[in-house]
Amino acid sequence: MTAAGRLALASILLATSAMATDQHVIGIEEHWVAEPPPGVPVAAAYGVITCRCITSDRLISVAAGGASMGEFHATTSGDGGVVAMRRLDDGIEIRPGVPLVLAPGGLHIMITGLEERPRAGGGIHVTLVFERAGAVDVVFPVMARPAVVAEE
Ligand SMILES: [Cu+2]
Repeated sequence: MTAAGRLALASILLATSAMATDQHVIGIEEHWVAEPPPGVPVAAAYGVITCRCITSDRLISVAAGGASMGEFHATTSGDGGVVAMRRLDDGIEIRPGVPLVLAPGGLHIMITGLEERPRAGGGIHVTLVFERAGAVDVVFPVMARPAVVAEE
């Protein structure tokens, strides 16, 4: 085999092993649910999600214990500074090596139809479903929302 041939074979092997290790390992850190005010059946969930992967993944659905459903929202401030939430029907893309930050005032998960009011000190069992990584179960601690932070 020529040197060029060996090089070509080596790059094919490299590409193959790279694909084989593209296992989409999801990391979830700093995750929390804001305790909603009394009588409000929805709660916002935040956190930092990373994907140890080579190709992008996508957060496509969310389910939470004791709730009917979850949605993905983006907070937008429109004309006149009116803050509104927009539902992201296609989920949220997660790029390799780029932490997806869900935070007050930005992207967040909205847990809706809560049967019981989550209280600070408790936790909500959440299942995040990714297009390629599949389902990831995690308990989100419930915390009181800092008074100075704006609404979702
Ligand atoms: Cu929202």
